[in-house]
Amino acid sequence: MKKEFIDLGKQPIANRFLNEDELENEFFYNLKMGLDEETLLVSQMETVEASDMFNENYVYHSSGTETMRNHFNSTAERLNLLFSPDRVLEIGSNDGVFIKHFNKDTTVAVEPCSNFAKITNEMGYQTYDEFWNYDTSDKILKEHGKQDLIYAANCMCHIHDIEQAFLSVENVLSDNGVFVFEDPSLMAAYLRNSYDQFYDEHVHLFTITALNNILKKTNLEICGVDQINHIHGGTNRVFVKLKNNKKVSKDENNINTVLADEELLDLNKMIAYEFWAENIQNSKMFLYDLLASLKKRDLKLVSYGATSKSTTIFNYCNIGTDIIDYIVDTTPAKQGKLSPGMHIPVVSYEEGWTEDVRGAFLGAWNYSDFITEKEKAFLGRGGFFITHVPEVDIVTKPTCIPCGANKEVEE
Ligand code: DWN
Repeated sequence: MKKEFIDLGKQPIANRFLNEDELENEFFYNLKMGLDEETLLVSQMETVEASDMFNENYVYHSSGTETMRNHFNSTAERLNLLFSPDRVLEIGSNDGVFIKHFNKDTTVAVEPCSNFAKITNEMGYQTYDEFWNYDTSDKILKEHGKQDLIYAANCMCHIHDIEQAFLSVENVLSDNGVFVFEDPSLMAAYLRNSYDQFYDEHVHLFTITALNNILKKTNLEICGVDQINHIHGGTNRVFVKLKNNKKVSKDENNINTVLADEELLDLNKMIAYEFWAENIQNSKMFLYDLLASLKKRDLKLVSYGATSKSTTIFNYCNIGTDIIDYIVDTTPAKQGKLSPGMHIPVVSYEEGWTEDVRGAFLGAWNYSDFITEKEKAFLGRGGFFITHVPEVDIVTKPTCIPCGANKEVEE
């Protein structure tokens, strides 16, 4: 049975940036998170139709930041070295930032957002603009055979029927193949109170404990876990293989260490989530009060990065244009639009990052090391950033938030 632990209120589609004439019919849903007491999986109590989130109007580019381009580059290199796969499949290939490192003739992709599937098809990678499910895996099996490396980044936690998604992987994974997927870590979000990882696209937020429980219903098993602090505010890269695959080794110590850490934090008990809910409600209060008091001093406040994460924050904390003048973002498809729900204008960096900006909310806090380093001059002339991770705070020096405790970025 799934038990609700936090209600984040009425929320819009996190990546649906709007024109003035689209505001009236904007779609909203109730974002509530619950714990399944059998599998210990944390998921939304009420979900949004997949095609309402992922379609030809999707705007998020995985290659949109230097940090992520470098990440997918080094990940591709490492997986190639570790597994030297013949046949490669990527699930959720977005704009091809990962698959571009593999051979076009032996690599296929699945991407339901047809505007992005068009990009990778034009790059020469056969891309199925479909959702990942058993039928799609069957089609790939028939047309391309079993796959030696299957990769999915920030995709599995977007899929409602996660058990079927794994069975579909099992269907097309070769006997000695490996499935590698990356998604935000619930444990990292819990420790940093980064509750903005809860938004429509993130139907689930995974612990390794919950993934283990779900995979028990398949012939797949986890054989390794990388905990990557600097990516998306804390990401798990999970390695999975068929149970009878003896070619790929299983790192029991590594897996048991993560499971033990999750247990230590009681992430397999409702009490931890009730505690988290209190932290979230307090964070909301502190953030609103801080921003409102800064605004009372007539300081020009903007937001840095029109992230999906900040959609949750602004709508849950009721932060609108009465506090934030606009959001600066480098993504052309978001510029000139209004942010989901709170309708804060999104402008280009060139247009919005002006001398009179005094404070900026770190919507893209997961890149705080890069952003605060880049904006040293802004900090040097008395400007400041506002963050809610790991607690509501003012940032006045180059800082790396994912490093924890706002440690200064080494020169
Ligand atoms: O799961 C998902 C994660 C992987 O990415 C997707 N469902 C949606 C998306 O979530 P997000 O929007 O929170 O992702 P990011 O990568 O934190 O978004 C960064 C945004 O900030 C982009 O719109 C680009 C912008 N940005 C900027 O304007 N200036 C980023 C940096 C670093 C900058 O300097």
